[in-house]
Amino acid sequence: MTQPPDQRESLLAPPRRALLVGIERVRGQSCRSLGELERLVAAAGMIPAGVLVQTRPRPHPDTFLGKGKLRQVRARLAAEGLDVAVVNAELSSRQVAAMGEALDCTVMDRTEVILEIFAQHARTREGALQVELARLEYLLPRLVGRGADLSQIAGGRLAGGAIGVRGPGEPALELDRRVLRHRMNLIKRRLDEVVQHREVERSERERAGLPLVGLVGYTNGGKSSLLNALAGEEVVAAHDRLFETLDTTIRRVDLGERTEALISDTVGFLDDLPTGLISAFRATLEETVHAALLVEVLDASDPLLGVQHDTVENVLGELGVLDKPRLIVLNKWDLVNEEGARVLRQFPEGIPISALTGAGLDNLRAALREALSSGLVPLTLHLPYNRLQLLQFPPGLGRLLDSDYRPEHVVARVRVHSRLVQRLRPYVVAVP
Ligand SMILES: Nc1nc2c(ncn2[C@@H]2O[C@H](COP(=O)(O)OP(=O)(O)OP(=O)(O)O)[C@@H](O)[C@H]2O)c(=O)[nH]1
Ligand SMILES: [Mg+2]
Repeated sequence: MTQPPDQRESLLAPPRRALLVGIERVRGQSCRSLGELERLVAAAGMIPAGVLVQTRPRPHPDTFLGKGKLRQVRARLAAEGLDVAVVNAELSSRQVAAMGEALDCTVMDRTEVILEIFAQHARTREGALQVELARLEYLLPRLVGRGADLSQIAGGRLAGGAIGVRGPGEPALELDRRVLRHRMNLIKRRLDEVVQHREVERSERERAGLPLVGLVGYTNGGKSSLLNALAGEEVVAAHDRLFETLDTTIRRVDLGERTEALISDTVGFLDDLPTGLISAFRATLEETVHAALLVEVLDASDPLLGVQHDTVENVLGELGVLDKPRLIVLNKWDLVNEEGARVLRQFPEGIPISALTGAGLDNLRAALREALSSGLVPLTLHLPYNRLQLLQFPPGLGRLLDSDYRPEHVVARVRVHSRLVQRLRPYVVAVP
């Protein structure tokens, strides 16, 4: 396998050391998101070398931090020899410029770190085009005051060959919005071609008669590990690093009892993904949109499982596929101890598995066979007494498995067809 670009780069230059900077209204509030930022910074090939948090009601509109705090940060950067300040928020171009000047160092916001990871992890031409599109979308409203970064941010392509706008010595600032839009339109056209090519492949697959199952979930949940485990060989790289996978891989998998399916693994999601990233990755996520069945892979050992699930719901909503039949997989069950009972209360139809040890995979294969053959997926509902008529399913579209009449509502376990899922969604038991 060729060496990933980020590792190649790290052989040439020492990794940059970053100070993580955040603001919180209430002390201790940003703990989770700073932990996540630390992992993002590491995934971008930098070393998270320290954290600095200021408690203040809202960010300063010009400089994000207050003046006194900026001086403190500058002193710390100098004393510890740090190269970058990474801010745990999305900054305006004004804030980036003002902070950069006050701190005399490179300032990156959370979105730029994510875009950096994506740029480093893109392996295919399609991935690279999508990352470039996302970067340009990020850059467009921030052009003013950012001229010097432009050629670098656009991966050098804008400056030189592609449309040949910048002559030697000409300031990058002169690459105006019109030029960016031109490049963006070009990328979109190329991506449209990718999508069309995929459509041809898809219709060929459909003729082969194999259903497509799409793995979706939070980054690092174990989607690639699960595809490898089901395929019985290493099809895709799985690593303990955020956004390891950026491209879609589809593999034919034997689910037992003479049932086969195609399973797709794709880019993971993250809480508060930068605006525009999902739309830029539309071509990659296209397979998810066409899957017959989705499998939501959750890391059951994460105390904030609810955030993972909510994020998946949001992204699937953005892709317009909330009504697709979906199985919920509680992965990394080997790491779950006494909190297991709580997790199962949170996700009663979740299927506990470990992609690492293989535990629970037989149950998952059986659930996949069942869902694919009947088109029905399991759900647990809390139905108010005035909604019981929803349990009268049209023939073949749903079954009541069992019910428990409680004072406040009826707890009903059902199997229903995707056509009914949307109607029942308000009553589906989700995270408390
Ligand atoms: N203990 C344990 N670790 C697991 C399990 N499944 C995956 N992992 C680990 O979790 C990390 C992430 O796994 P991946 O399969 O790369 O996760 P992913 O969902 O594909 O992540 P992205 O591609 O970044 O979206 C790796 O270090 C895996 O070895 C599991 O069942 N148990
Ligand atoms: Mg992966």
